[in-house]
Amino acid sequence: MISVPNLLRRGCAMSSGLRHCTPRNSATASGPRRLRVLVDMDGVLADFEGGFLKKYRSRYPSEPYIELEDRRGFWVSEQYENLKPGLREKAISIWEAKNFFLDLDPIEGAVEAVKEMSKLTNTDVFICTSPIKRYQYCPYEKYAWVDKHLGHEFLEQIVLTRDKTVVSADLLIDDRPDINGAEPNPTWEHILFTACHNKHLLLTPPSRCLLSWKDDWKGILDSKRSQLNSTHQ
Ligand code: DGP
Ligand code: MG
Repeated sequence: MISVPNLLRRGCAMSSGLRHCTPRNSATASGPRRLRVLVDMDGVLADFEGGFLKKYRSRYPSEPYIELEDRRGFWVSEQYENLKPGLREKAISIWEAKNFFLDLDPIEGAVEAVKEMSKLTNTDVFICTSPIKRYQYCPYEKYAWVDKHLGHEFLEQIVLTRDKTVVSADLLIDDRPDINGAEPNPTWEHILFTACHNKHLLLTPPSRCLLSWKDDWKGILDSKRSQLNSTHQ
């Protein structure tokens, strides 16, 4: 028998009914195992590209810019530097400024989808996001953005990391095509979320994508759930 102090030492949350005590990779007599989904923030929940372009054009009205239609490659600063030498620093100055991350608009349908996802049975949703290294505003503003758009309870669900490969989950919904890090074999399946910078890439099966939050994200969760429950029975 496991005593309450032992349960606490094993990291079980009393307030959430000890539900995290069930080993994640096994279906038990009490039911199927919980699905853990990581949802990226910039480019998936928050409109980083749209917010960047708006503030860049307003701050540097006489400089050339790249329409969202013409964005290619994950790194905004690289494409701007290629457009005109010196624009790298100007691009970076935009997202390093106060209120950049807080002012980002939600991506269409994102807030509704994530709230709905978090209410699904046997599903844990975490917001997994990489802060920029200039930390004066970004980490605080990411928390404030989640509080403002998703609600206070979602503050429990934030994972701030520069390396998503070391986070354990079943799915990662993320707009960055190449997600690498210390763990060569992450536990999650990467679902590429379509963004202006990646929509021209060809995905080779079995890689899967979401075209937007109007796309069938529930179908992706369902198929993952069936896959996991069949392999662990
Ligand atoms: P994530 O969405 O969690 O993968 O975070 C990516 C972060 O990188 C996000 O804050 C946007 C930012 N980012 C986009 N383009 C550039 C760039 O060219 N340079 C840097 N340093 N950061 C960039
Ligand atoms: Mg992103």
